[in-house]
Amino acid sequence: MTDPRSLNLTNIALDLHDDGVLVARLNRPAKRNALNAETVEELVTLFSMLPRSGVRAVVLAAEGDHFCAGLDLVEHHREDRSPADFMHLCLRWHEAFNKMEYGGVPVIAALKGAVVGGGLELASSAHIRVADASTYFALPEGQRGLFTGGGATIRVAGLVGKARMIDMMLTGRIYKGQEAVDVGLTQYLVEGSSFDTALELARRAAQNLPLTNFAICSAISHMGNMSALDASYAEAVVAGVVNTQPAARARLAAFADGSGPRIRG
Ligand code: 1HE
Repeated sequence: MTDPRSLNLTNIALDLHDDGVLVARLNRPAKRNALNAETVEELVTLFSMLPRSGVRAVVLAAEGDHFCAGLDLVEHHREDRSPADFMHLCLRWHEAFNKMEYGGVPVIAALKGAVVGGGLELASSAHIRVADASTYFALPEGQRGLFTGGGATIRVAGLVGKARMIDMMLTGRIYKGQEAVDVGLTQYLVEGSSFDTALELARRAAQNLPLTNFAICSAISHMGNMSALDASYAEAVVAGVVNTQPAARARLAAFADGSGPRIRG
């Protein structure tokens, strides 16, 4: 087990709570938390070690008024990258975001302000998104002469459908408020602070057994990549492991003796 606080990160601030909830804050507010190459490497480092850290859930939040302004356009302009260089950079984004989505540790994104371009790609790699009244979603790549490179064609299209993603990119359409919920960009829209709600949700998820959360936060995504036949086989295998875990016996015993919680609407 490695304590994430032992990581030496410059652009992500970490705060580990006693209940195993890790608050990770993007920490370049002066640059609207734009993702430079260094921050992407820090995301890879953080999310690669989390499954072996004992952390039970993550709140992915941000300093300042904006969650994330996407690719660091100034760095990209300055570096004048070759096609191969940018391809390799995008592969690092994918490494980071795949570690998030498939890592088995619940990640709850606390959104505010701009969640745009690569910022939306980052948010869409979380398992739960919580937006507040200031949050807006866009894919401005089309207007900047760019294309998505951090997984939007998979995850954003998966959330909103390909027709809406194409519209967002062709026209610069911005989604916010209830409409963002309705199209699937965020599961929660809160009147107060998205951070407070994200923390509450993370605390709730952290009470689940880690192996169960591992299955929820990796197997469902993996199975989405499989044929229905293979997914149903994989589901049976995962359930074989998870549903017989010794740690679940006390919860099952509590239900059987009537002391466990009942699920009522
Ligand atoms: C940045 C970035 C950035 C801000 N890269 N530096 N993303 C975009 O097209 C969004 C670009 N950003 C914006 O539209 C605006 O900055 C915001 C709406 C997010 C915020 O506006 P505002 O008025 O609060 O801030 P600002 O004055 O525009 O910017 C403040 C500083 O942040 C300024 O730096 P400064 O040193 O001049 O003070 C900006 O340069 C800096 N900044 N956003 C670099 N994105 C894997 S492919 C992914 C493809 C993409 O993500 S395309 C990017 C889409």
